[in-house]
Amino acid sequence: MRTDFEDLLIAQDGGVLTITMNRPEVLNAFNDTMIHELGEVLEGASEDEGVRCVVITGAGRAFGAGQDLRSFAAAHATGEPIKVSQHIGNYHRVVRAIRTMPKPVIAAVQGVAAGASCNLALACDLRIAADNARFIEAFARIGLVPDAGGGFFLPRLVGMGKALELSMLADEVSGPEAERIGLVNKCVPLAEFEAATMALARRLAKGPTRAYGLIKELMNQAVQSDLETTLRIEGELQDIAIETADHREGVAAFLQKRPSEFSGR
Ligand code: LHQ
Repeated sequence: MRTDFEDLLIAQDGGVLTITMNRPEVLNAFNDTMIHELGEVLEGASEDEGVRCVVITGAGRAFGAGQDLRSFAAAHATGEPIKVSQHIGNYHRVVRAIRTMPKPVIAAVQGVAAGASCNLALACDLRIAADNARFIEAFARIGLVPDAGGGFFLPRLVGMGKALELSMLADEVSGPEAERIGLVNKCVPLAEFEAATMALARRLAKGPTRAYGLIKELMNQAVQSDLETTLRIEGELQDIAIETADHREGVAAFLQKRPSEFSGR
């Protein structure tokens, strides 16, 4: 997997791959290069058996400020018609890569997460926030609708009423408030943020990776399906899970009264 990116920093520690969005001078706002690189590295991580958990975070004092409005305004100013739905297809590639990745993806958010960056965090499986986090569905501030999957993930995480409030008023949500309303799984003091993120990521990277992938598939299907369909899919996925080495190891460890050592297979 390529690691020499222009606007991303990539680090691997055991099974944990950390992707750091790295345009701190603009609070990691997305230019075309960064969004393309993110799509590429996520698709690579999906295929790479050595990666068992992915962390997405931001360099400097922010997670991300959404679309780089300067580069977008510059493109607008050329007079060439902009097919924005085509442009947001680049974000959709990233959202799909996260949702179909057969392993856990964590968003680690410190500082501001605005617009498409906020929704990128919502597309991840788990979110950990520092207590200085600021989540902003900033789209309505510039007369836009939430993109990068926000219309799908936000109401499912916080309910319709809160999703409409956050999207229409576009007010900031702090880290502690984000934890209270279910926008993030956990909020920790900034001083503990990196250690807490890595502890979570390392724990997941030692887990039953195949089962995690199947759990994602089950939940992804279930939020869009009825009970009967979900019960059918649950059976199909359990047929796969029961054949994994990690299932056998988990049962053996239980019977032998020792901790499990999952291989991810
Ligand atoms: C930025 C940005 C930025 C460029 C901070 N761009 N420079 C939209 C359009 C089209 C198609 C596809 O989809 C999308 C999706 C979206 O993401 S829409 C939402 C776009 N993002 C925003 O509207 C957020 C704009 N930024 C802000 O409102 C503020 O910067 C926030 C609230 C994020 C942070 O505020 P502060 O902490 O006060 O920081 P700051 O405003 O001083 O920003 C620091 C620098 O970063 C500053 O540059 P400078 O040269 O003055 O130091 C900003 O211009 C730059 N920056 N966001 N999105």
